[in-house]
Amino acid sequence: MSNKVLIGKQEYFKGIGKIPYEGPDSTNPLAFKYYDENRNIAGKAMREHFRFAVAYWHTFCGTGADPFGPGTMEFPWNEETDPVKAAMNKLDAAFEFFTKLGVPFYCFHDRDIAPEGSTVQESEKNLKRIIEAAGIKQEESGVKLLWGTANVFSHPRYMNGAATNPDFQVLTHAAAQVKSAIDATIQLGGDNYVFWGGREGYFSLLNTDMKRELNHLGMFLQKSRDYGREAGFKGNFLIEPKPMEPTKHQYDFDVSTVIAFIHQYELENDFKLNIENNHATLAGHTFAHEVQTAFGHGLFGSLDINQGDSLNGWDTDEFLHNLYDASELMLVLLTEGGVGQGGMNFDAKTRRSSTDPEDIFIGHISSMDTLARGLLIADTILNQSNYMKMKQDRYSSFDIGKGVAFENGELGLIELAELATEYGEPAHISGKQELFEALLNKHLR
Ligand code: XLS
Ligand code: NI
Ligand code: NI
Repeated sequence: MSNKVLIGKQEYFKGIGKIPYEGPDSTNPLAFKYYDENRNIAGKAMREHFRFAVAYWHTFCGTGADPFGPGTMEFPWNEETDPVKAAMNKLDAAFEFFTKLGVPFYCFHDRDIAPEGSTVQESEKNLKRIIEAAGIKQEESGVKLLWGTANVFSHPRYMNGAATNPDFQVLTHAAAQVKSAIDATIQLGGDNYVFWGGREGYFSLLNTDMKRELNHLGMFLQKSRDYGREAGFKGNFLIEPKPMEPTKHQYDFDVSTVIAFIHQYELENDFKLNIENNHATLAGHTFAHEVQTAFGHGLFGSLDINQGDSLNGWDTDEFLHNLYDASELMLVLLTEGGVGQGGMNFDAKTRRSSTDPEDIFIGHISSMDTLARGLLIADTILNQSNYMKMKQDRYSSFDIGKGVAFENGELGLIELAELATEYGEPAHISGKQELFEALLNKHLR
């Protein structure tokens, strides 16, 4: 990552320069206290542990609008009324932001970066034009694309879904968008391509042929994969689970559901998962659980970083500031080998009432610091405590004698039953949950 700040025709974040690392004692809200990109932890630079990415949609397209009122954020890159010029301004603002913050990656939907036209051809033309400009910006700045995706849920035509829409004509429009978005991702050298289900789901079984819709989705993803591979896409295709919102029953409910889907439609050689914290909690799981599940199946792909509100039942997409969650996540990542060619995309937005441009910086800085702190905590736990040994010791009976034979598949149910008689009633072995919790808390500092 170069230290160069990229400013376009006009400077959008005036008065804010390159965000420095100042260390834990700093009181400067526009400085990192823990994220020190070149610092080596557990064999690699912090930058590599996280591969942070900024999300185009929340950061440059969000205005704070909610169902009860219009946007509150008046950002200068949104002032231009000509849609293509406005997209160019947004691109300037975006690369100024990425380079000032010092993140190595970004992510976008086709419709965040370029405006929809009145025909398929016009939309494609708009996208090509902005992607051309984005490619130049990437070269000038060294900022790369973590993943691209297509927004096949906002336009009213997708009100009944995209690939799962009962109307075939709608599906073809989704295909046109995905094709162009894959092309754009290839052109910009993206490491991954994401499918978030959007409106793929349903509200009432009374009007829904679920099996048929799922078959359509499976077929759509197979054809998208075939197209991408033929066009030269070498990265991972990722599916992002979410249990609800916008529909009541989202087809990609959680990591386990998506894993079953991936196998059902034979997508396992090309597809992995993009896991989001707020989606995990909406599904009744923790982030760490979802991430561990994906690793367990060899299907971990990438992360969307945010957090929800336990008192709200929807996707609030807050900036992650929960140190406990960050530490648990980093424990999983450190023990499983890290994010690989995925990364950590901030699928998060400042609150509706946080209207200063600097608030966008502060949200990202705070999250990056939270995760960096989580990394340091997890690393200390792994290196300076007996955490791993305590965990492994719980399974030590499988490391010897008949336990090994069972793991190797050498004992049938009859032999196992005979062993029960031979062994007699087992002693109670404490799971020590409180001790594990105390150990984690001891290191939260
Ligand atoms: C919405 C999703 C979306 C995906 C990209 O809830 O998180 O933002 O990450 O389509
Ligand atoms: Ni997301
Ligand atoms: Ni989300």
